[in-house]
Amino acid sequence: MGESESDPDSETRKIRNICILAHVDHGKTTLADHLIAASGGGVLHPKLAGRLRFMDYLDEEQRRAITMKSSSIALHYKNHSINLIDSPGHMDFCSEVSTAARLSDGALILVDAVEGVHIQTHAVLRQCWIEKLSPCLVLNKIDRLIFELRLSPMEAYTRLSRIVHEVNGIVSGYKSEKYFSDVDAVLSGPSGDMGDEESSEFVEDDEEDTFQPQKGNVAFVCALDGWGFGIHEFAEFYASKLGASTAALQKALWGPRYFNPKTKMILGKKAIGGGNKARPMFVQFVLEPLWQVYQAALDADGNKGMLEKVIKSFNLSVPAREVQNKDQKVVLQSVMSRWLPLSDAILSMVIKCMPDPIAAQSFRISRLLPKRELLDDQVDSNVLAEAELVRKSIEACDSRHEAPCVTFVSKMFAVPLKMLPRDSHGMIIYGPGEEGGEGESSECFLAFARVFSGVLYSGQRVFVLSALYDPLKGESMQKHVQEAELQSLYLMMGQGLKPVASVKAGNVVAIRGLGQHILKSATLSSTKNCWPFSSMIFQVAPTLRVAIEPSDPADIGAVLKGLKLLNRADPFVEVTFSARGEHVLAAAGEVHLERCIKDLKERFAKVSLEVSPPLVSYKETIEGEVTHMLENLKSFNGGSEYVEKTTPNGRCVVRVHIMKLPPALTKVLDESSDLLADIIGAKSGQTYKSLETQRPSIVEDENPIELLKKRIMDAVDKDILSMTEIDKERADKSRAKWLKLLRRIWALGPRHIGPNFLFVPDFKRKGADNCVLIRGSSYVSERLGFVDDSIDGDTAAETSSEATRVLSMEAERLESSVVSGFQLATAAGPLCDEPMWGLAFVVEAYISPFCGQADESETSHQQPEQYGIFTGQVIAAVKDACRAAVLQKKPRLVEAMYFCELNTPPEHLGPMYAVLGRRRARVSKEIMQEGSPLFTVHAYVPVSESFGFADELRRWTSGAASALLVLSHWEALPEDPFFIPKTEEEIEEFGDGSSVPPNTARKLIDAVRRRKGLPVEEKVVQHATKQRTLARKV
Ligand SMILES: Nc1nc2c(ncn2[C@@H]2O[C@H](COP(=O)(O)OP(=O)(O)OP(=O)(O)O)[C@@H](O)[C@H]2O)c(=O)[nH]1
Ligand SMILES: [Mg+2]
Repeated sequence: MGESESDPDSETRKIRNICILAHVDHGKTTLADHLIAASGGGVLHPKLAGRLRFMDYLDEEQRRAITMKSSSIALHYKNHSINLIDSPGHMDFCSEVSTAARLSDGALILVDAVEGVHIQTHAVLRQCWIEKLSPCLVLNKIDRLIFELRLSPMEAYTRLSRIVHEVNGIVSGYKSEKYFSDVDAVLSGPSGDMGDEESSEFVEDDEEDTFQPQKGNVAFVCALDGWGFGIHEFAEFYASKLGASTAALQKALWGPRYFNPKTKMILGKKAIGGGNKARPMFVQFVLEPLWQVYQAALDADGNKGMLEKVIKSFNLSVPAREVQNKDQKVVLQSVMSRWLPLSDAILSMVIKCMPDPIAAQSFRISRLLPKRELLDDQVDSNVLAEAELVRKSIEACDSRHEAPCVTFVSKMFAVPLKMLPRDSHGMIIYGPGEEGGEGESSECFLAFARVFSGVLYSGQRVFVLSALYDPLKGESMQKHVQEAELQSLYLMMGQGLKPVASVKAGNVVAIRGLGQHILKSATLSSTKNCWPFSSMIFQVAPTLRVAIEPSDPADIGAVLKGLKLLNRADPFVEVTFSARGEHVLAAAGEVHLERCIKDLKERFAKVSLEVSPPLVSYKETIEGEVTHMLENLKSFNGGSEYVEKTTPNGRCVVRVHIMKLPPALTKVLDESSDLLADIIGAKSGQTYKSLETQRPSIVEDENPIELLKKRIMDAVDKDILSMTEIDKERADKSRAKWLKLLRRIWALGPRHIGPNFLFVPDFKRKGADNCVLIRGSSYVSERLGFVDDSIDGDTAAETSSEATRVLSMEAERLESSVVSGFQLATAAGPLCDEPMWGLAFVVEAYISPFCGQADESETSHQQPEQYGIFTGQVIAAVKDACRAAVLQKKPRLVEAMYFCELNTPPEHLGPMYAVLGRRRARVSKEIMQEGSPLFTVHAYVPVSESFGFADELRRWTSGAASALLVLSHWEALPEDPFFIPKTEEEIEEFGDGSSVPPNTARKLIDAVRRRKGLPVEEKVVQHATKQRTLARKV
């Protein structure tokens, strides 16, 4: 690092922090190789570039040929220093994309020109958008268009412009907040209708489009052969030849622009005429020469003179030895990589189109450190002033020594101690104040971090702030802040680590010495008066859970320690203890899980392990048809259909009405749990709104509560409109009913944020005489802004005999018990103790005075300890009644579904469908990838059927088909788990019921119950002749 103290900014302006993001296998690591070979200071020989996969330094990565973690390397190009982070494309490691994106200011979005946009392309575009990175598009594997698909230049152009158009469509979808999940975006398909060649041709690039080749933020490359270009390279070259300005050519070399050789004019499609013969300038001047070179080199009867011509006209210095090589591929590579060097094309684009840290941080600050809105004015103004100052210096990327030092750690990663740099005596270099060794383990933890303000020194003492820390809350925040001393700082060169004494703002760094202080991510600051950075957003939650135990029970200590280390080393793993005392490991998917187990066995625990079959989560709901909503609403709102329970002491009678929520509404609630937690939790004395930190507030100036309210109303509306035979009057009536209901939300459950409603009972309904209703308050409705204060008339006040008044007070105290009962019930349904999903409850709980009770001996009721018992009784009664209500209303099991994107050559379609069939999959779409030999199939696969899916698919299709799974949604199994044939036809088909094999829903429920140790109602043999039933069970 140079020391030009005069103007610290000039140095920072020459930094770029970028990451490479793409779908799996689109060529990120191959591209990184070339950038490293050209600008990595000699760590990678150019001859090996594209084949070594330098950034995939883990054995497991090389073995599987996929990247599994993000890692950084420092490059130097034309006086600039570029920190490049390579990231994985496989869905299982998407958390690594989040950690990479957080530390970068720009992203190279790669798309394979043959495969086009895939599901992970959507995901990375979204990540990029959320983290406010400046993206550039890189269309890779252009060579495959020439040689594999054998497209003509014109066809290739159509394909390329379609991809650019599609990617732009996705980004604009995120911008307008059209898509709430990646699956939404995939399902909405390629933007616009671009079936034929014609349409994509007249698509004029919109001014608003993010990616425009003319702007220079799109590159066309072949990472394997090491060449690539943007429009700019060709514009410069042709400027003198065609007698046009570079700027004019830059605009004309993309889109429907044609060149008239006679007049030397650039024309639009109409002006040029000439029918279909005319080729856009991009085709004529860029693609055709490329195709000629490839054909000359690789076709047996190609024109070899062509290569000579290129070498001459571009004045390339290709050693004669290389030109004469017998392998034409080698010749092609050496010519192409000299003609259009890949690293120049990419790195000059990076320097030109991506912001330096100063520009980037001022733009990203609203995401990194959202402005806090103070709700409480009783805060220490000194603290506030300093915290504001710190925020300002982050915004400015102030790299002066006197600036407050703020660093964000996006993940911790483990390195074997022996990998740390050594001095000439083979000793590990320790920084000042650093102790040898890191506890008993031979692993050392490094923090993957970026300095956002000030200067970080090795040996410096810093405060480690967790995401929950709030400088304005003083002493109560002690548990969220620690002090730590940094041991050493390293520049990362892939696997290599280069010790440095200090690192200035705007740089990426690895820090040693925080292993004991940080679990996954944290903010480091030189002052306590600093807000922590907002949390990173992960695309999916770790959903694949297994229980782990040592093969030899004596090794339990080693396993515990191993799990602890693994939890720290992997940003995404979750280690928990189940209620049954198992050690549960949650991973993102099968590949991820496999690597975790391997790491655990070989690095962290070093003992042999037993891994349980996956523990799948389910939910429970009831049957419900949208078509009957109005009737549902009516019976729900005070019909005679309810379940009644009485507390053991007879004082409280609980009546529960139940209804199924419209699916769209359930979905909204499911997706908004973070936001709901924030809105509803806001009661518990938060000083400011931190809503922005929870959800990527994409439309920044819109109030998230309003947005949620609108989504809820939209969901209800959608459902009303989907009813058959709906006329306007009925629709309005339903809407009015719903609005009334939405003003009565008392609680959500389970955990106060789940997708189930508890409504406040209707006051007008009267219970038996001298009973008082436990009424609750529409607290959640208030929070969501559904209540206008005018309503909520107090009706209880009218009846105010002394006895009723006492009883009313007791009722008030019991409100929380009703909510607790509801929370318990929704957390564990009656089928198999799994959470409930998409249900609405009205709980009417009446309490009666003591005197009316038979048990007169109980007189100590006034004593407070008796209350404890009574509240318990109410909780239990509410819980039991809610659960019984579910059972009564045709309960259904709900399972999680994966959205699955499969790619296969046509000859393997058959076996692929067979595999899908065995896994209860539902195919939603089959598309022939235009111009490519691949079929893309979209399907939904139940999570419980997904284990070993990828392996089975590989086996049956000889590895030709590939599948990627993303968690998509919850879906109720239509089957009745308690099905017993009743009608004549059913009896004819299934017999009298004693021999009906359990259906899928029942099997799943029984499996969960067995796992949880709940009683399972096994069929006993009733008649000797029905032994068959028993045999099937084993
Ligand atoms: N034909 C051709 N193949 C390429 C090109 N670039 C990369 N490949 C091949 O594509 C495969 C995947 O390349 P990688 O660089 O490992 O892909 P990646 O994006 O890093 O993959 P993950 O990190 O696992 O997501 C390798 O077999 C490469 O050789 C290209 O320009 N043309
Ligand atoms: Mg890779």
